[in-house]
Amino acid sequence: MQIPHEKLIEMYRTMVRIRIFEERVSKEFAAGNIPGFVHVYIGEEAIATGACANLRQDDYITSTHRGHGHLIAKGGRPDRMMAELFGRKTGYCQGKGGSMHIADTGLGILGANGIVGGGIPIAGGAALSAQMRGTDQAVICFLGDGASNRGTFHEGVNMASCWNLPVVYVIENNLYAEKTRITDTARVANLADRATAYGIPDVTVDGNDVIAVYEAVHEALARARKGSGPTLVECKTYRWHGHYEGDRQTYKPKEEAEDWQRRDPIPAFRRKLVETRIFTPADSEKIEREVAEEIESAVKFARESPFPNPEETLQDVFA
Ligand SMILES: Cc1ncc(C[n+]2csc(CCOP(=O)(O)OP(=O)(O)O)c2C)c(N)n1
Ligand SMILES: [Mg+2]
Repeated sequence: MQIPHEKLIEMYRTMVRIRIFEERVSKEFAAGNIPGFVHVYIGEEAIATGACANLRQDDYITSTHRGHGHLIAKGGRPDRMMAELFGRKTGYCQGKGGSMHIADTGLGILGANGIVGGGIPIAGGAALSAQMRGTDQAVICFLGDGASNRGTFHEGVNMASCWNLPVVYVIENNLYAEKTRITDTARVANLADRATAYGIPDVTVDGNDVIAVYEAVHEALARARKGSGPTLVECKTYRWHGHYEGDRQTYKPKEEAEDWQRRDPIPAFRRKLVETRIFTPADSEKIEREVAEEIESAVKFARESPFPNPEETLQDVFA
């Protein structure tokens, strides 16, 4: 598949943006500037990037508790997200939601979700709405390996299959759900094998290879848009940090972590782009510098923004 050079370079920028954003979040969390729980996406950048590079602005995504990468890849604003993490009024939820509630419906980002597997029924609903309105919009539903063991997965994928809904399910198999290895909770060789039970196509790819993810999701989206129903895409990857920031990760073998860090998706993609003369090392350094400045100003924006007033606590509560 021929991917335009500008798109490849933009994908590189997105991966770098996610990495630098998350490294900064980790640092600011350790410094006590971010309240609550934070789950970072470091090591998994190729998945959100490769998948979302196929989307239009009017397509939808549903995200997870590890959602910063999905938001950035779908075009969400790093400054408003950073402000939300800092609990500030300029944040996506006026500082009252935090990391796991960020959404931007204008960009089709239907929300991060603190409920594991919670995005799966939402993705089905959005896809049903697109189908009923007769559009060719599609939905990418991101979920973890752990979420693929939940009832919402089995019910949601089965229903989407029966109704030919335009959803692409992207399983980010980072080998762990909190501290539990996926091999202790699933006997299938590939989680994508579960697609057989619902009569839909599946594909398993190296989730650290952004091009492989892009191509798999490209094909799945084409099927979805023409009314041929959902696809299950499993992306194998690794979570570099703990489940949450502050998790000491005593349960992970050292060699396993080192092995996956050698397969860092960002330098691998950089090498490929340099070797194929799509950009030069100087171009890549320029992108890294620009993104670092962008994230620096996102932090400044967050830090200088006011906290919400206590009187606003119940504003925006709909019940
Ligand atoms: C319904 C529900 N059950 C349990 C939890 C607690 N919990 C939060 S994240 C998590 C693990 C999720 O693992 P996975 O789906 O693999 O995503 P990852 O964290 O690896 O990205 C669990 C069990 C929750 N938030 N919601
Ligand atoms: Mg996982």
